[in-house]
Amino acid sequence: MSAISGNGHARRLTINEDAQAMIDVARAEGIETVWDRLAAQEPQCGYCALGLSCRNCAMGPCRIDPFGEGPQKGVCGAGADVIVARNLGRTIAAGSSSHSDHGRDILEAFRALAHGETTGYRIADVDKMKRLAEEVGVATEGRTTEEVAADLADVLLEDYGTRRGSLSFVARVPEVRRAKWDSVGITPRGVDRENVEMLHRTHMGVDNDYVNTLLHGLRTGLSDGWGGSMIATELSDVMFGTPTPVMSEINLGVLRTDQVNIAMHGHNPMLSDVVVAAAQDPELVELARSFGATGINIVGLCCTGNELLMRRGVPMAGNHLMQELVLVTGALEAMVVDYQCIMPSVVDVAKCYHTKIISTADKAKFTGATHVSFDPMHGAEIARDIVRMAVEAYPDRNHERVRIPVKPVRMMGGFSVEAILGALGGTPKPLVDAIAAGTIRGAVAVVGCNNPKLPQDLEHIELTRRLIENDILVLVTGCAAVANGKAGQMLPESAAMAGPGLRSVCEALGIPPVLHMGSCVDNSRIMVLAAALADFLGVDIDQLPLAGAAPEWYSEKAVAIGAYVVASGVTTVLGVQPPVFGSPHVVELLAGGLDGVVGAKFAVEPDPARAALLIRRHIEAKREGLGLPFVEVGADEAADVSTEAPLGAGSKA
Ligand code: BF8
Ligand code: SF4
Repeated sequence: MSAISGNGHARRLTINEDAQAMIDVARAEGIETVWDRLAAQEPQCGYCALGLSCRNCAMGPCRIDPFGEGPQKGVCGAGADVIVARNLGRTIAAGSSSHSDHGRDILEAFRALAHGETTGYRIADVDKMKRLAEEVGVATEGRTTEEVAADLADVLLEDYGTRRGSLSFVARVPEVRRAKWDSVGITPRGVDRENVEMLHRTHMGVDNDYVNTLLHGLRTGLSDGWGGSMIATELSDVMFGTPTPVMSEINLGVLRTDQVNIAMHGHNPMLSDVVVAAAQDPELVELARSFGATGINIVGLCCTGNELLMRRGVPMAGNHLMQELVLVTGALEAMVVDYQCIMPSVVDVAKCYHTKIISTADKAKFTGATHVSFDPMHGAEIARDIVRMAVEAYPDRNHERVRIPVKPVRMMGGFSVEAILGALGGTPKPLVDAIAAGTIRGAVAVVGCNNPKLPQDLEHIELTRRLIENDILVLVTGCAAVANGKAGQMLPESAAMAGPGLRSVCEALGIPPVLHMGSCVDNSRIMVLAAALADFLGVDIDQLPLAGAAPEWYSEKAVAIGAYVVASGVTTVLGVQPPVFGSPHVVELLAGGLDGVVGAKFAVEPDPARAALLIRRHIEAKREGLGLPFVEVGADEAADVSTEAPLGAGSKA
C-alpha cells in the first residue's frame, strides 16, 4: 500500500513516516491520540512542573510559590527543598518498584519452573543458570538442574527482603565503588526494603532533609539496577535464552495484510514468549487458514517487543508513541498486554476497529478490555487461548480499512554482554585496547522512552548520529533502541555512518555502531559491561569514558534508571526537564554536588547537538583523567556548551 502523505501537523509530532501517516488517518477519522490529549492539557500545571506541589497528606494539598510572593511553606512547614526531594524520591521508588515487581514475577515463575509446576517454560540457558548459582553461592556439583534452580530462586527471593547485608549482584560492582557506596550509606539492601523505606521517609514528618532523602533516592535506584532489574534480565536469559546477534525488521511495515496480526505490548517476556510459541501451534495456524489468512504474525511493541526481538528476532512494530497508531492500521486482530507503559486509551482506539485488547496481568486490568488471567502454571494453555481469540477475530477485519503505510526497515539486535564479549573473543581487552588507542573514544548508553512533548525519535537518532560520527559506541535499550532501528542505524552496514575509528572496529566485527542491548530492565546489562570494563582496567566506573542519555524520557522507571546509572558513576544527560527546578538546592545537588559524592551527575539538554557536545567533552575529560590520548572537543563548535553548566542550562525552553 502506498504511503499516505503526512501533512505539516503530523511532521511536527514525529519524524517517522509510518507514524505521520497514521496520525493523519486518526485525525481524518476523529480518533483521539496522545498528542490531542497533550494539547487539551495545556498549559500544564506550573507548580507540578517545578516539583513544588505536595499532596502527601490531608492537611494539604500544598504548593510553594516559585516567585517568592505567595506561600513558601506547606501547611506542615515543608519548604521547596523538602517537597521537591520528596516528590523525586517517590518517583524513583515508583520506577524502581515497577522494574523490581516485574523481576519478582519472573523469579516466582522461575521458582515454579524449578519445582515442575509450570507449562510452556524450560531452562533455556543451563550454563548461565549454573554460573549465576555459583556466583551467589549455590552448590552445583552433582546436583540436578532443577535442584540448583530451586536454590538459586530462593537466594534471589531473599534479595527482595532484608535478610542479607546487601543485594547478591552488588558483588559485581568494582570494590572501590562498593566502598564509596558504603561510605555514603547508599549500598542497596533488600529491594523491597529500599522502596518501602522511601515511602516511609516521604511521609509527612519523617525525612525532612533533602540531601538525606535524595541519597536514599540513589540507594532506591541502585536496588533496581543491581537488584530487581538485574534479576529480571538474568532470569529471563536463563528461561528464554541469552540473546545473540539476530536480524529482524521494524516499523509498522512488519504487519501483514494477509495474516492474523497480534501485537505483544508491555514488558514481561513470560507472557510474550509463550504466545510466540502458541502462534506456531499447527492447529491454530490451520484455524487461521480456515478463515482465509495465510498465517499468524506476532509483532512486538515497546519493551516486551524488545525482549522478543533480542531472543527470537520477532519483528518490532514500534515504540511508546506507536501503541495507538498501530491500532489505526486496522490490521491488528489483538493487542495483548501485560503491564507498564500501556496507555488506557488503547481500549478506546481499539473500539474503532475489530481489534481485541486482551489484558493478562491481574495487577493490570483495563476497563473495556477482555481479561485473560495469565498464570505461568498454565502458561502454554493460556497462550493458546489468547492466540485463538485473536484468530477468531480475523473474520471481523474490514480489509478496506487496512492501511500499512511503509515497508519495514531491517535491523540487528541481540547484544547481551555475553554476545559482546563473545564477539571480542571472550574478553573486554579488544574493546579496552580500542578505547585506549582512541579508535573508539568511549561509549554512551542512549536509553528511555518517547515523550509527546518532543518530536518522536528526533532526539534519539540525532544524538546517536552525532556520537557515532565522533567514534563513540552507542549502546541502546527500550524505546530508544526502537528509534535507532527505524532510522536504519542498527545494521552492520550502518558502520558507514560512524567515524573512521568506530567504523573500522564495527566492520572488523560485522556489528552495527549502535548495539541493541534489550528492554529497559536490560539497562542492567550496561551496568554489568561497565563494571567488567572498570575491573579489567582496575579503575572505578566513574573514571571510564562513558555517559548515559535519556533524550525523550517520560516514565518513572526512567528516573529510577537515571538514579542508579549516576550512582554507579555514569554521568547522564536528560532531554526532558525533570520536575525539580522549584528547588535550586536540589538542582545544585543533582547537577553538581553529586559529582563529589558518586563521581557523576545529571545534566538536562534537550538540543541533541548540544547534548552530543556536552557528552563528547565529558568523554574526552575522562580520557584525559585516565592518561589516554584526548582531544579538545571543537572549542569553536562547543563554545556555548559547558560541562560545568548547571542542570537545565542551555535548554531551549
Ligand atoms: O520500560 S523506554 S516508554 S516501554 S519506560 Fe516505557 Fe520508556 Fe518505552 Fe519499556 Ni522503558
Ligand atoms: Fe502540605 Fe506538608 Fe501535607 Fe505535603 S505533607 S500536603 S506540604 S502539609
